[in-house]
Amino acid sequence: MTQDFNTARAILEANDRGGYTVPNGRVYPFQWNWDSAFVALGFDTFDRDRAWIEIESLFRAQWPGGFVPHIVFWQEDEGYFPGPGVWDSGRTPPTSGITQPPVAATIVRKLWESALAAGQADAYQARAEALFDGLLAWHRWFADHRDPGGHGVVVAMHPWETGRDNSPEWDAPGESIDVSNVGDYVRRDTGHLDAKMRPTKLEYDRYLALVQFGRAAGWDHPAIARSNPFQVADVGMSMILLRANRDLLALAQALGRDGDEIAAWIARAEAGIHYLWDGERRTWCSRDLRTGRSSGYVTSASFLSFYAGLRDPQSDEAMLAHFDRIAGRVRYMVPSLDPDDPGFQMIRYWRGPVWAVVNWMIGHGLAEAGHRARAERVRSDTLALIRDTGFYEAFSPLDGSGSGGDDFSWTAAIALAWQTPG
Ligand code: 9WN
Repeated sequence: MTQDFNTARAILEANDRGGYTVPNGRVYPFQWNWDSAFVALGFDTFDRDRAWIEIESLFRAQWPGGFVPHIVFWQEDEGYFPGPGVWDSGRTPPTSGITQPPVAATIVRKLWESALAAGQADAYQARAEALFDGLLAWHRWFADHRDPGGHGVVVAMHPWETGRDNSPEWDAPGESIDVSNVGDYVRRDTGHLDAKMRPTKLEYDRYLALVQFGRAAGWDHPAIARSNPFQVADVGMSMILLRANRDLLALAQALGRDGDEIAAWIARAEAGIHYLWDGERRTWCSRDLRTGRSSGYVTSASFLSFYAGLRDPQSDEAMLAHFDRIAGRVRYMVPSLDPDDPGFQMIRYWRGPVWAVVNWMIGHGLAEAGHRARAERVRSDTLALIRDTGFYEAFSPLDGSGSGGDDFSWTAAIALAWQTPG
């Protein structure tokens, strides 16, 4: 059935819990970090004030050291595991103890520019300044606690931090996680969704073991960074943070704030991010800090180099060749894992399916780098998936079937933000 894009607005309104939006009412009944950033982009197409409120509510849960959690548990709900009691962060409101891809600064810059274009700078100036302070503190937390080698990358301490939970990039690094004492637990996700679309039991055991490790450390982030059994420089978060720092610098300039510290982070990343280039496989990918090994995988996150603003002719050429090869293999771009990889699975979460939010970042990056036809392929494939299948969490790149939850907030947001070319 062909979807009416007006439904997108109704989905955001239905998932609005009053100041924050749940990704999906049944499967994810709380506020998620990067979901909220994309959701704000969708709200901004029809309700500017509500868009700002979405990000402001996320930052109300920021910790004193600048850290912004990946989940905020504004209310009780038994429908999701692990809930606030398992995380035991000791915060009010209760939160998780890990973070998520820092896409928010890029979205806040977009919200600010949209307010300016509408002649509403005065009405939003103070709110932009307050968000700028929160974003700056969060990015400083990344620089201080998640880049021990000074490469200008982001080291993830949990697969959930990357937002790409069961990417095969975490398989080898995950082997060092001891799951023997995890104990019994009841998953809720597989009660809502077909288990074939979800991570495996072994992956969940690893997720839980890492939560237990962090909780035992009292969510002391410097202590966790010293001894966590999982420490992977994530290509997705690293590219997203580099891009976010460029947008935060633009925001600093627009607001008349000092940008030297941000400029230094950008310079550090530009000099060091090559740490994530795999010269043998000729791809951008994640690297395990504990073994020094690069994953070698071509994932959708590999294509975020354009979005990050890296302009290196040799790596660009290699990534464009991967893009064209993959584009010839699938009906819908961009699969979360290379379809030529033996581990490719068309509906299993981050091992194949297409995600609208990742496509939005890839499409914008390609367009900015001047690769307009490829950018348009990504945009039109995304809109075709939504129009023909519905507002699913993710989609099969082969036949377009939906994967995961339906009536999904960030998919609706991308439909709204991306309906017109640009
Ligand atoms: C764990 C909410 C989140 C997204 C992630 C996605 C999935 C959670 C889960 O859902 O992760 O954070 O329980 O599966 O992988 O990117 O933010 O939509």
